[in-house]
Amino acid sequence: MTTETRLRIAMQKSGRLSDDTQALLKRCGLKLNVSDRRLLAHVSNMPIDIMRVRSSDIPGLVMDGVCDLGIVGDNTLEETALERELMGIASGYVRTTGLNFGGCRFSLAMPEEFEYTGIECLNGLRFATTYPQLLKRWAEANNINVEFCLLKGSVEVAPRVGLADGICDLVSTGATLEANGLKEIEVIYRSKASLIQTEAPLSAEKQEILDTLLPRIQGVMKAKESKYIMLHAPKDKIEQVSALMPGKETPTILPLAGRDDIVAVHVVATETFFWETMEELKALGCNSILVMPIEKMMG
Ligand code: PRT
Repeated sequence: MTTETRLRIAMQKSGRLSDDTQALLKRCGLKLNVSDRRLLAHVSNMPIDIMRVRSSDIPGLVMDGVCDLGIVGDNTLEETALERELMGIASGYVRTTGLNFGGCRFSLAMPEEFEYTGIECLNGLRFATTYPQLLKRWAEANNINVEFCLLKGSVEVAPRVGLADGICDLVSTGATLEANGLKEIEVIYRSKASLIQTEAPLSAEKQEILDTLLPRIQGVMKAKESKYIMLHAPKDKIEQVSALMPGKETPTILPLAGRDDIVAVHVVATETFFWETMEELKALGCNSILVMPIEKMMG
């Protein structure tokens, strides 16, 4: 099991989640020396070790208490939990926080020529998938009887080679499905990356490290989703301008030196700021409209 003092976090070694995970940890101020051959990377400025493994091993490592925390896709997490439940192995974990990367959907897809008339027409069909437990859970919940065959990669080729009628796989842009003559017919699960932790309480030292790390992670996430908006607005249009600002934050209104007809408006927007809104603001007489990324946020 892990040491009592250094927090051990499992992350994907290489793949779709590894760059975002590494970037997140770095933006949280962790100095980590990640070299390709090292399984365990030491964080030099905090008592944290990073274990770099395959994504599919992360839930088990956390559920078994080998790692205190892990960053993994919800799809892998739930598939592992269902698999372990079935085998009678402990599958407890705590989902500490959702993260805003790794987004994808787990979808059923059929050859383009298939005439889809609703989920009932899938009864008795065979699907190739890497996540059979997620598929089974959905089929049971919807009273559908499907068969599956397990494939760990190149799932998309299964219908073409006669291995299955359709597939159930992760989709982000849909380009892979299209390239393989498949169409998405049902989204059965939506996934993002999550930070998970062991069910057993952490030692006091480790809890203290997590109490420092977690607000930083949440701050990085919030900053990534937010924009700082600055503009100059006619003083007599402040109400209309404020109403156009995205999000629930109250704008800061500042006087401009030597002008009593114009003010500066600053606001942190947590929602998308559209070009259309900028054009509406311009039409109200606003100018110098700046939309800037935010690096860090707290409180
Ligand atoms: O590390 P290990 O090898 O065990 O895991 P892995 O094989 O699942 O690794 P990887 O890197 O492929 O995926 C890691 C995690 O990234 C997944 O578990 C998801 O949570 C998340 N993720 C997000 C995705 C995708 N988007 C995704 N599009 N994982 C896989 N894909 C694949 C999909 O399987 C298909 O082959 O990308 C292809 C489709 O992409 P589009 O853009 O053409 O639709």
